[in-house]
Amino acid sequence: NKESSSSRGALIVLEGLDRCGKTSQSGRLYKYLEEQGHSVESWRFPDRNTGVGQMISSYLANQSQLDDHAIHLLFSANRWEKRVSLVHWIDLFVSELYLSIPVSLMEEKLKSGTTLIVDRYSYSGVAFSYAKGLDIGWCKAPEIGLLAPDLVVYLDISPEKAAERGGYGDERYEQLEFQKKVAGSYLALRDSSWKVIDATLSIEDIEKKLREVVLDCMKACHKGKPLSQLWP
Ligand code: Z5A
Repeated sequence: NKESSSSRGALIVLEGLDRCGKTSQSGRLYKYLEEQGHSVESWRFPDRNTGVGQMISSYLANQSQLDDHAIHLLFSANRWEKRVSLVHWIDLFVSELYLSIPVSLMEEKLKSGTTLIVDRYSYSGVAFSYAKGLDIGWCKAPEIGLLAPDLVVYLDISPEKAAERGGYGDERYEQLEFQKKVAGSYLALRDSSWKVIDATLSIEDIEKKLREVVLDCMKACHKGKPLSQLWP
């Protein structure tokens, strides 16, 4: 099953409400694909390890306050900083060429055959800010030009059922009333290309369904499906 080095990887995005099971499923999918011999990486947004990510983390933990528009742009910046490879900027600087050709980290990985499993992406960015009442067009604007996923899987669970799973911590958005608004935002964002999986099934059943749609998508990418940009 191993991909040939000339085939590209797939950009797989998992979306859904807090506690829908994204982290559990990303981990299982990663392990499965790796065992099958695929080149694969598991990513998540926000990436709390960068400078921007630390500002986001502090905001989510209620340790800092920010205007809703400002935090929206930080979440988006956090995706943009993972798009461009800094290594290439440094290379260019050292060789004094300093050409302004930013190399996409994500694109590079995908083109070199690595499949990326991404836990939350631009759709979370729009869904959460739209749920706060920001204009949906304004929310989408900073995401334009990021790579469009080859597959968006929505793990579908009601906010009430998700809350029953427990473990809502002290982070800013982990409240039932707000999660209901986020569920409404996702409904507004979903399109027919999204694969929706019932997130109340057993972990194993979800894993099986997820593998099926992901392998189909990887096959399409292998056959030459072109990369595209948000929003299509
Ligand atoms: N956010 C934003 O506003 N703008 C953005 O652009 C982005 C994000 C990217 C980041 O949270 C917050 O930032 C998030 C959106 C916002 N806020 N909220 N809400 P995060 O990434 O740190 O946390 P999360 O994404 O919400 O993940 P989570 O809480 O860890 O949930 P999860 O990954 O979806 O679920 P899980 O950890 O796999 O499972 C949760 C529990 O359910 C756990 O005990 C599991 O064992 C259990 N579980 C999982 N699956 C099942 C099934 N099938 N049955 C029964 N129990 C299950």
